Amino acid sequence: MSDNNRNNKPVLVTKSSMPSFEEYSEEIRDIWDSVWLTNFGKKHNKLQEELQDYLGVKNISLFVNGHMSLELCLQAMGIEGEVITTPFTFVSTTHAIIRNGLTPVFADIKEDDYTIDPASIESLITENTSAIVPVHVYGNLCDVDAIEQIAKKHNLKVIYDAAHAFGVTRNGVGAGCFGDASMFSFHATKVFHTIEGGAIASNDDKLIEELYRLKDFGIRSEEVIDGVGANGKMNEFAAAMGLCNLRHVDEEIEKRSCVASHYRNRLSKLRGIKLSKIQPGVKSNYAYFPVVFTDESGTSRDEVFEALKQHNIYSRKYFYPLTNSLDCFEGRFDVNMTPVALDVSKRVLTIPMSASLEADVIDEICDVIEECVK
Ligand code: T4K
Repeated sequence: MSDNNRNNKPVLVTKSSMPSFEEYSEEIRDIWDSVWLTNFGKKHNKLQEELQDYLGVKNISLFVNGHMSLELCLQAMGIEGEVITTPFTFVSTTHAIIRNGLTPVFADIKEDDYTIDPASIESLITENTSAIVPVHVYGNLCDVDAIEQIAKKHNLKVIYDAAHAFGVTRNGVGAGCFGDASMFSFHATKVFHTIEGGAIASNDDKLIEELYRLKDFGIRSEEVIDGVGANGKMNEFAAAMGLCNLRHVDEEIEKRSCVASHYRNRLSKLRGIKLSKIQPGVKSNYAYFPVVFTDESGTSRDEVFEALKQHNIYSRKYFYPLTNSLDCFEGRFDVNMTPVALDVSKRVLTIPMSASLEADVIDEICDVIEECVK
């Protein structure tokens, strides 16, 4: 017999939130009537409108996933040469840059919220730089004002990877309102999801028009194909999942906020443990809960990772390794150029976070961490 209430069932780093089976069944019923399954159907169009409202942005362009949104957005904007970005991210950000034939130039991150450090951007700008791709990591917002100033001064485009920032606001302004464009991921593991999915938010009508063509093979009309595009469209079943999940997303964020507070109450007392900075004016979505183990903790990230595993609890090392040290880029980049990111990537553990995480499981996770720190 197990000695915990979960009967020793595995606890994973996150758990997708789902609408009830009945709610989703009801939402997809008219897809059977219309037999319209994809290619800009009614659900797609409705979700697009509802997301524009929810995120407070002028335009939303929906995609099959977050990665394709970012990759095609960089292409649509005609970005060339060098792009300043962060290595402390999911591999998708860097791959989207490289797959466009661009050169990523890695800036360091801030120690307190793990977003790109504006102070390290300016010295990396050359005559070949055309854009900055910062990442709102874990639901923390980048220093959008400083980034805007640098971008204006040097005439650079800013495309935010906002994969982790759905519903995040700063002084009431949504994450999708900053920069020239922002990419959201609606992957199953995200605060708001469409199973797989993604979007670009932008005020730029021309960019949205270009994205529309790029995600549909460059088709302008039945007989006119005047661009070389890909297929990046969101289908009706994904959009239906989005319509359901959007009804519950505020509740989802509220529950995550309670989980985060519980973790903070328990973990902030522990020696040598650093929690992410609470950013003034920012309403987070609590997408991830990162814990950094400093030398004073008397333990290491890897030791805690293993100890949790012994209890059938699976945390993740998001984001280790840094994307500038991946095998596929061997010898191409120098990780020592981003020392803070390198240090954080070796010390950070994202512990389980989901709306359905129960108080006794949170306590169990904290007990294991406390035991390691002792
Ligand atoms: N930029 C950033 C900063 C990103 O974090 C991401 C995606 C992107 C861009 C690209 O966006 P997308 O193209 O993916 O829309 C996961 C996700 O696949 C990925 O979307 C996410 N970031 C990344 C941080 O995490 P893995 O390989 O770690 O996921 P996986 O399959 O190990 O799942 C993690 C846990 O989630 C599982 O242990 C259990 C839970 N889970 C997973 C799935 C697939 C569920 O509860 N349900 C599910 O269906 O990459």
